[in-house]
Amino acid sequence: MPIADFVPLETFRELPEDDMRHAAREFLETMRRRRTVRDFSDRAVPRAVIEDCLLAAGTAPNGANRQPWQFVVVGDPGIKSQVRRAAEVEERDFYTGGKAPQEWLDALEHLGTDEHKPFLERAPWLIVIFAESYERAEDGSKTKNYYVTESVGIATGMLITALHHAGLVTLTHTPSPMKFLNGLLGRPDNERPFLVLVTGYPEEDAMVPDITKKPIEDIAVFIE
Ligand code: IYR
Repeated sequence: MPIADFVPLETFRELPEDDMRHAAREFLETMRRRRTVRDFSDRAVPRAVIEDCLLAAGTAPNGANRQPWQFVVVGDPGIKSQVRRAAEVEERDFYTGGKAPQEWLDALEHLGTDEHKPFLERAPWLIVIFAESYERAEDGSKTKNYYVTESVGIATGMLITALHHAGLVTLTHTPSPMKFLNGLLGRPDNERPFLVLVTGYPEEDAMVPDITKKPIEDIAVFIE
């Protein structure tokens, strides 16, 4: 087993307690402004911004530092149309083809979602996130990855946060099943589509559902 090299922790920055309280509260306010948006503008977003946000996502803690993610960033209008067409086939089955149980459809009703996904063509970027279940070496041998779903979930959360922080909006879109994305985007078998992060600016008259988030006593218990 190779022994890891260790270097001094030089990146940690401690804040005086008042600043810490302030930073935590400010960040909460920033995050409370994040909304999942479905009304996208077709305004262009610079690729460099997306790259920085992906690098931020790539700092996520993950199993054995295998970094088991691959981000396929689609800006090509032809490919976006193909993604829309294929996703809408799946979504039609889900919403109107009897695939979704009524209980699930009832749970979604207040969000106003349906099988039409125009944002998949209109938004400037579709970030398709793949989870690498294992790695395939040049000689064809497989190496196992660890805590893949947890790792990719954390990276995705950090990506959403980075994009919000940069002044963009996102939609976490999960066509089901998503395997068509491997074929369409030419991804190998060790990569499992995780979700599609639709990314861009909101339409000027964008509307969002009137929903609230749970208060602290409903999401946390302290044992002290
Ligand atoms: N994948 C569908 C359905 C959907 C499911 C959940 I859970 C949501 O919170 C929202 C939508 C769609 O994208 O419409």
